[in-house]
Amino acid sequence: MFQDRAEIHVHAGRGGDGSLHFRREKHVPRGGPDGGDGGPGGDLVLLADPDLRDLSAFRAKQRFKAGSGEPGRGALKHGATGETVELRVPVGTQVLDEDEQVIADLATPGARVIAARGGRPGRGNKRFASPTRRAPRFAETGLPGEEATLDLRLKLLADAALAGLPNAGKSSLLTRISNAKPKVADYPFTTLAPILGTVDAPDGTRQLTVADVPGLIEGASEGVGLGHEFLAHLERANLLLHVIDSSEDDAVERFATIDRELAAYGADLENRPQAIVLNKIDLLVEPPSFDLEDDRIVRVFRVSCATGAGIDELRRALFELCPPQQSPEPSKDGLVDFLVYRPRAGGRRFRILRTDQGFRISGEVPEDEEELAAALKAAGARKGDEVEVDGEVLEVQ
Ligand SMILES: Nc1nc2c(ncn2[C@@H]2O[C@H](COP(=O)(O)OP(=O)(O)OP(=O)(O)O)[C@@H](O)[C@H]2O)c(=O)[nH]1
Ligand SMILES: [Mg+2]
Repeated sequence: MFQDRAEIHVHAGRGGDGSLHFRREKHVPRGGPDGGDGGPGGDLVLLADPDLRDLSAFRAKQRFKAGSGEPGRGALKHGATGETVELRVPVGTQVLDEDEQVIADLATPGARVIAARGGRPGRGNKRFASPTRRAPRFAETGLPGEEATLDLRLKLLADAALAGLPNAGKSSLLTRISNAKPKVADYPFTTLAPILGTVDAPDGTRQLTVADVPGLIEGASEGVGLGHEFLAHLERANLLLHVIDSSEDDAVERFATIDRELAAYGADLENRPQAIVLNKIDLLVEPPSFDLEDDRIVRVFRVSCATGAGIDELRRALFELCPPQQSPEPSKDGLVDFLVYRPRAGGRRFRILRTDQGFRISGEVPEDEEELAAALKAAGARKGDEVEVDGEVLEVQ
């Protein structure tokens, strides 16, 4: 089954703790501090992979965690960075946060976004040494990695998309003009999931993608037929190809039915430029007429997917009607970052230090006890551990 939505939970890696350590060597009775820093937590990254067609890979697994940074060690050894976890998604995937805000739009192959950033590492005690504090008996703990529940929504990227009533011949048209092999049959709702086809220019210099989606009927916006949720895949097409079975009466009226459903969907679909494809002309004696003055209609084609009449002309015209799209320049490393909006929690205003006794809080101590307890727990504090806050020693409850 084609899956155009998935909900996943991502958890970046925790930063490694700084090390609390003093140099120990023969003949050096009291060595200085030499605790190294922890390693940063691994990021959780989403990457647009052109080889993927949908989000069905996320049916089996929804929770993902990146690696934790390693703790620092003595002799100024810094901890290794936590392992980055990269999740591959199809090109055209939008990433939404819990408030339904789009935080990233992975619309080009190779686009990537850090969905959850790894936690900052803690600094080792060496970093806290100063002329007045030669032997710091504490080191900083690493911070937890970001965590988020994300909604992934695939919106196919196509130059043109087919729209029309069931049985109009949309899939037949895609079969005629592209490399795709959608199912074609003499009953409504043959197509159950969107499919993309690639159309080659007659001179071989360009390619276009065309999306075929399930047929629409009156009331689709209220869920009749297959509903209109598949129209999300029309949202990013520059041109709609409205296919109409011209062997039936009243093509203009059937055009209006689909037009109403496009308008009911929203997203301004009804104002997209449209080309009308009057199909099945092989069943008519006279070429069909289509008397409608409408600024949105850029061309009217008369074709037969059965005999191939008019198809070459339509294919050629498609390349005129869909000018090449400007794709954003990839950055030097070949990756395109598509960061639309990224809320980031403000950094903490306090630090948790590990001492040889237990823990110490420095900076602005949070008033909210729960916040402090959670932060201590994340730093590895257990029940009974001593915590020094503002010169007072408390015990973790
Ligand atoms: N005679 C004739 N039949 C056609 C033509 N184009 C398509 N058909 C037939 O019309 C029927 C429906 O074609 P499809 O391509 O499956 O139609 P569709 O619009 O994709 O239908 P849904 O996926 O159900 O929305 C099939 O039996 C096709 O063989 C044509 O130009 N002439
Ligand atoms: Mg079809």
